[in-house]
Amino acid sequence: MRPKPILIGAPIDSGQKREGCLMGPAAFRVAGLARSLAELGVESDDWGDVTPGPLPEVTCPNPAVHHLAETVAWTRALAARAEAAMAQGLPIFMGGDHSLSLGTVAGVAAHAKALGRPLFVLWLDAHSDYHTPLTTQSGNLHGTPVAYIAGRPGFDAFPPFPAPVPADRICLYGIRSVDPAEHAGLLESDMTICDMRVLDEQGIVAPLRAFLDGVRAANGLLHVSLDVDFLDPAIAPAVGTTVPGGTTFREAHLVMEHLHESGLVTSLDLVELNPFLDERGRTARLMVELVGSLMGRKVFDRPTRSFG
Ligand code: HAR
Ligand code: MN
Ligand code: MN
Ligand code: MN
Repeated sequence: MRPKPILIGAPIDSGQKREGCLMGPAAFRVAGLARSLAELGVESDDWGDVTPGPLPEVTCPNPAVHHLAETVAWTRALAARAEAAMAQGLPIFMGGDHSLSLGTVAGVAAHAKALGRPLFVLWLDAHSDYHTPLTTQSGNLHGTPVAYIAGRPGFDAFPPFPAPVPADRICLYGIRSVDPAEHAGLLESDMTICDMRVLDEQGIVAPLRAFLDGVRAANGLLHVSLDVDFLDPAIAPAVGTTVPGGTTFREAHLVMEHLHESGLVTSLDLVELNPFLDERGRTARLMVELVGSLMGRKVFDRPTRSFG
């Protein structure tokens, strides 16, 4: 039996400056996330939206950083909810901007640590999100979760990350926008970096398969973080940070189909959807369809056969 999906809304928008991401959870519900799972025969629960606790007294030496206390409050609340949900099923976190992963992955990592199993992270994104609060120039904390997860220093305002994920268990997939400070840090790490150049040359499946083989061999948990800007802006316009040259409709579905077949995914973030920027709900609907593929929708329910 596959674990039951648990929908959790995280209407957080403190990780960047453009308003609208806080409407994300509502848009995912309106676009029919639960209904589309039900049509696949997959029953889900909806735990409603998380609310952040009281704002902590925190400071950061980098004056560019904004909404620090709010983001720390969200991180604490989301980590607690994520850890609780991991014990009950497969949490699907509906964002909210990508700073929500500071909390969700912290909670997932705490759960993995208690189980004594290694955690792997697949980051589907145009960006590497490898800044620390000390290196970010925009001050937008949605650009920092991968660094927090990997245990980079500079997150003193945040709760200590429960069990930092060794860089070789993190895979950045589809990236095409990396700032100089992130680039320098990544070069010093063992992170698996499948940028768009790699995917163009090797195809969308082969590098994913290699990463998934590693997860399976280690009996790991797998957290998938899906940023809307992983997709090409031509098919997914509802995001504040569009970067041209993203994955196509079929490439994205193929990733999801392989993730389903692997049976390895144990938690999922859906982030950066800004419904205010959408065109008649098309991005929200596409994200819902991608979750459908991740949960087992296929054209033919039989082994594929080659022709000729
Ligand atoms: N690297 C840039 C910055 O730190 C852009 C980060 C954008 N991040 C997201 N999530 N949209 O991937 O400001
Ligand atoms: Mn705000
Ligand atoms: Mn991101
Ligand atoms: Mn991004």
